Amino acid sequence: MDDAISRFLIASAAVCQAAWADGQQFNPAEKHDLTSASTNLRHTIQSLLNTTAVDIGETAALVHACRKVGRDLAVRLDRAENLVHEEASRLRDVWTQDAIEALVTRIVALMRQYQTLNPGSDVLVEDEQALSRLRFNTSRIQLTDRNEGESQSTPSTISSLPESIVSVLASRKPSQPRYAPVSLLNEFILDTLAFKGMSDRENSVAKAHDKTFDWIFGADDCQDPKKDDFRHGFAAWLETNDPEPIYWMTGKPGSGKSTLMKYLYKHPATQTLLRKWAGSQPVSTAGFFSWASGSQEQRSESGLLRSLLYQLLSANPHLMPRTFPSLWNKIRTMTSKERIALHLEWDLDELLDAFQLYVGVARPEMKTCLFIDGLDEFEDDHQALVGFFKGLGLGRNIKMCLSSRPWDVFEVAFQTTGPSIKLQEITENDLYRYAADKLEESVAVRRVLRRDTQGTETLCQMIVDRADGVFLWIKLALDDILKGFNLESGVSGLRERLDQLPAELEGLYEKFLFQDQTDVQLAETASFLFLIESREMVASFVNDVSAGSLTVWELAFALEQDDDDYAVNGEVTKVSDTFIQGRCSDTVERMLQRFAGLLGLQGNQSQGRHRTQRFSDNSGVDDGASLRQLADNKVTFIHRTVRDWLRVDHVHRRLEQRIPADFDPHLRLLRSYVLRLKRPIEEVEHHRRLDEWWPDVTLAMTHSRYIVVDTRNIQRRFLNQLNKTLSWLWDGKADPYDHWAANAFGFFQVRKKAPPIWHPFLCLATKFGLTTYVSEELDACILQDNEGVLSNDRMPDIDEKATPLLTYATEFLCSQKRTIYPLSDPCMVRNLLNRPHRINPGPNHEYTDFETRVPMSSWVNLLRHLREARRRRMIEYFDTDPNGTARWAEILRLFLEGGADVDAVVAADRWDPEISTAGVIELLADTYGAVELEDIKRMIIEKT
Ligand SMILES: *[C@@H]1O[C@H](CO)[C@@H](O)[C@H](O)[C@H]1NC(C)=O
Ligand SMILES: *[C@@H]1O[C@H](CO)[C@@H](O)[C@H](O)[C@H]1NC(C)=O
Ligand SMILES: *[C@@H]1O[C@H](CO)[C@@H](O)[C@H](O)[C@H]1NC(C)=O
Ligand SMILES: *[C@@H]1O[C@H](CO)[C@@H](O)[C@H](O)[C@H]1NC(C)=O
Ligand SMILES: CC(=O)N[C@H]1CO[C@H](CO)[C@@H](O)[C@@H]1O
Repeated sequence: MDDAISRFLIASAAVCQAAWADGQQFNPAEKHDLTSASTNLRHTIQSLLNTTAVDIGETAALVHACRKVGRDLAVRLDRAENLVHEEASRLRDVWTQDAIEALVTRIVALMRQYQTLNPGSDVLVEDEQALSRLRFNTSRIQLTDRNEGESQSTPSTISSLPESIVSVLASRKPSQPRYAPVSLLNEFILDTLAFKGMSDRENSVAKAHDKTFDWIFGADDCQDPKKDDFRHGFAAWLETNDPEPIYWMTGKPGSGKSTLMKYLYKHPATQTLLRKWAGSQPVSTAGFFSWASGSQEQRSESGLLRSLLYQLLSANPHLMPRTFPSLWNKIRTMTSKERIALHLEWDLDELLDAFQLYVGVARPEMKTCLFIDGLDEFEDDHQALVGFFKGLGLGRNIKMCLSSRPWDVFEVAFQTTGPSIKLQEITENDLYRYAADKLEESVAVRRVLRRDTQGTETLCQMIVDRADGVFLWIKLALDDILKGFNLESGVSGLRERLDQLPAELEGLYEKFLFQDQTDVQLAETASFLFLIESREMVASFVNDVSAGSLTVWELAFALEQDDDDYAVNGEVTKVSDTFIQGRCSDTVERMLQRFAGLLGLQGNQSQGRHRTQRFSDNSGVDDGASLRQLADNKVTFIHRTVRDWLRVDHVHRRLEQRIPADFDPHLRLLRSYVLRLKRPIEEVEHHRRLDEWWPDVTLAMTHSRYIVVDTRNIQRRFLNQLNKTLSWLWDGKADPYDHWAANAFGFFQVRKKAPPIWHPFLCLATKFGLTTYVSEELDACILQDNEGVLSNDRMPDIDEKATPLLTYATEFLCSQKRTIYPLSDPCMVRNLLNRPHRINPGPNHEYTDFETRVPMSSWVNLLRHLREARRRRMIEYFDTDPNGTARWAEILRLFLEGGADVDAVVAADRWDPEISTAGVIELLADTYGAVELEDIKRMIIEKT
C-alpha cells in the first residue's frame, strides 16, 4: 500500500510540474512531457484504487485522501486527453492556474503526511522540495490574477476594508467630511480588540496564601539570603534603567509562578518602583496570563497582542490613531450604523504591525512594563515567541517580566542573558510555613502537634522535601492526610499517610479519583467530567468562550434523572431561596467530593463590561444576592495540570468506560436549560428581548444536535417545552405570527417586509441541524393528517410564500464562514425529502425569497448558492474532506433523486446571467473536476 501511495504521489508531482510548465509557455516538447507523465499517473491511480486497504487510523485517512485525489485527477486526465485529440489547444483550458496551485498544495501536504507516517523513507523528499518551490512561484502568480471574481466576497480583515464605503461617503459630502467623535472611535476599536474570557485566567489565578509573598516588598530583611537576593535584585530591576529588559521567572507546574506573577503585577509597590525608573515620564503596565485549558484566543500570540493592545490603549487612547492609522481613517467617516455592520476579524500580521506601531509611538514618550505569564502555555512556536520578546527589548523604555516552565528553549534564551529566578529557590521557607499553618488549622491536630514539636518539624520538612517546590502538591497532600487524622496514631500516623502518597501531582490525581473511589462514585465523576467536556465542545462550536465552563446552577439541573419529570410537566415558578441554597450546596458538595477538590469554583468578576447588571439591581443588601452569586459561580479545574491529566488518553478512556449506559451529557444540558427557564431565580418577567435568551438557546440547540443516547425518547419533549416556555415568557403581540423564534431570522427591517415565517421554531431546529427532532415533528403532523385530524391550532397550513424547511436545511451548504449553525447535513435533507407534507413541500415548491422577495424554490436556491460559492472561491479543488465537496454533492444527489426539476432555471442576478440546471452542474464539474460532480452530471443527462 505504502508503495502504491508513494508511486502515485511521485507521478502526480511529475504531472504538476509538466502542467505548470505547460501553463507558462506552450511548446510541443512539454506537451509530450505532460502526455507521458499523464499515462504514468493513470497506472499509479489504477493500482492505488485496486489495492485493498484495510488499515485503520492515519494511514487509512491518507489512503482515502490519495484515492479521492486520484479519482479527481482521472477526471481531469480524461478531459485533457479528449481536448488534445480534438485540437492542439491549450491544456490550460483543463488545468487552470487555480487548479494547478491547489493540486500542488494538496500533493505537498499528502507527501508530508506520508513522510510523517514513514519516518525512515526518503523516496519523496526530492519531489516534495521541487513541488514546494513550484508552489512558491505559483502562489506569487496567483496574487496578481486573483482579484477578478473575488470582488463580491465580504471583507473580513482590516486590510480588505471596503474602500468603496469611504469613497461613496466622500462623494456624498464633498465638503468637509463629518468625523465621528474620537471617544466613540476609541471605544469601537477597543471593542473589536476585546475577546470574551480575556481576563479569565488573571482572575482565576489563586491569591497568594496569607502573606506568602509579602516579604518581597516588605521593609524587613527576611533572614533568607536567597529571598533577600531576589527581592533586592527585582526591586532594582524595576526602579533603575537596568540594561537587561527581561526578567525571567521559572518553576515547575504548580510551583506558584502564576500566583507570584499576579502578585507582582498587581502590587502597588511595583508601580511605585516603576515610577522611579520613569522619572518625569508616565508608565504603562499590562499583563497577560495565558492559559492552556482556556480558549484558542487565551493561549495564542494573537490573543496576547489583542489583550496587550487593549490594556495599553485603554490607558493611552491618544495613541490609537497612530497605532491603527488606516483603520482609523476609514472608520471615522463612517456612520455608526456602518460601523456596527462592520465585522472585523484580526489576523496576526495586522496585530503585529499595530503592536510595532504602538511601541514605536509610545517609546519616546513613556515607559512600558509588561507582565506575561506562562510562555510555555502558548500554542504557537515558542522560539518565535522568544524572538518576539527579545526584539521588543532591543529598544529603550520597555521592560518585560516573563514566566515559564524551565524548558530548554526558554532557559537558553533567558537564563544566562538576563536576571532570572527559580521559584523553588525562594519558596522553600514559604512551603514550610504553609504546611505548618495548614496543620495547625484544626484544633485536634494542633493539640497533638504541640505535644510533639520534634515530630512536627520532621513532618513539615518531609512534606517540603517531597513537594519539590510544588505548592499545589502540598495543598492536596495535606488535605488528604488531614482527612484521615485520628488521635491515636497522632503525628506518626500523619507521617505514615504522607509516605504512602505519590510524589508527583499526576500520581495524586490518580489516587484521589481512581483508587479512593468506589465504582459508583467513579461513575458520578465520569458523568461530571463529560458534562464539563460537552459544554466546552459546544461553547467552542458556537464561539462563546464565556459559556465554556458550566455554572453551579447549570450543573445543578443536569445531575439527577428525577428532574426529567419537572422539565416535561412543570410550570414556570420562581424558586425559593431555600431551593437555591439546597440545590447549589448539594451540587458543590458532590463536585468537591467526586473530584477530591480538583474542581473548584470561580467567582463572577470576569464578565467584563458586557455583563448585564440585573443581579445588582436589588436595592439594599439581601441574602438572595449572595445565593445568586453562588449559583452563578463557574466550575473550573483548580490547575491546568488537572485538565491536562484528564486529557491523557488512558485516563480519559478509563473514565469513559464508567459513564452510565443511559447517560447523555448533551441531553442533560438541554434539559438543564429547560429547567432553568421553568425554575427561574428571579421574578418571572415577560419581555421581548430575544438577545437575553439567545446565547442559552444557541447552546441548548447545539447540545441537542450532539445527543446520542436517548433511551427514554425524551429529547423531542424537552425541545417542545423549551419552545413552549419561551413562547409563554415572550411578551407577544395579538398578531398570531408574533413568535419569539421568528426574531432569530434576518434583520428587523428585512423581516418586516418579508413573507411571514411559519413554524419558526421548526425552522430554527432545522437550521441547527436537529435531524431527529425535525423528523419526529413531521411524522407527528403526517400521522395527524392520516388520522383525519383537521389542521388544528398547532400546525396551521403553510403560507405559500414562506421559506420552506428544505431551504433552511441547505442554508450552510458550503460556507467557510464561522457561524453558530452547522454545515448542511445530507441526513437532514434526506429526512425532509422523505416526509412530504403541507408544511414541508418538496424541492420544487415555489415561495418568495426572504430577502430579495423574488420567486424561488429550494432547488433553485441550492443551485444559486453553489454558483455563488464558485464565484466567491469558497469551494476547494481536489477536496479530500468528507465534509467538503463530497457532502454537498451528496445533497445535490438527494435533491435529484427526490424529484428536483432538472429543467429549472436560475434567474439572472446582479452578478451572473441566467443559467439552466445543467449549466450550473457543468460549470461546477468543469471547474473542480471532482468525481462526485461527474456522477451528478450523468444523472442530469439521464433525466433530461
Ligand atoms: C487492478 O487493475 C488491473 C487493470 O488495470 C487488473 O488487471 C487487475 O486485475 C487489478 N487487480 C486487482 C487486485 O483487482
Ligand atoms: C521560481 O522562481 C525563481 C525565481 O523567480 C526561479 O529561480 C525558480 O527556478 C522558479 N522555480 C521553478 C520551479 O520554476
Ligand atoms: C412552538 O410554540 C408555539 C407557541 O406555543 C406553537 O404555536 C408552535 O407550534 C410550537 N412549535 C413547535 C415546533 O412545537
Ligand atoms: C464532519 O462534520 C461532522 C459534523 O460537523 C463532524 O462530527 C465530523 O467529525 C466531520 N468529519 C470530518 C472528517 O471532519
Ligand atoms: C465573588 C465575587 O467576585 N463577587 C463579585 C460579584 O460581582 C459583584 C458586583 O459586580 C461584586 O461586588 C462581587 O465582589
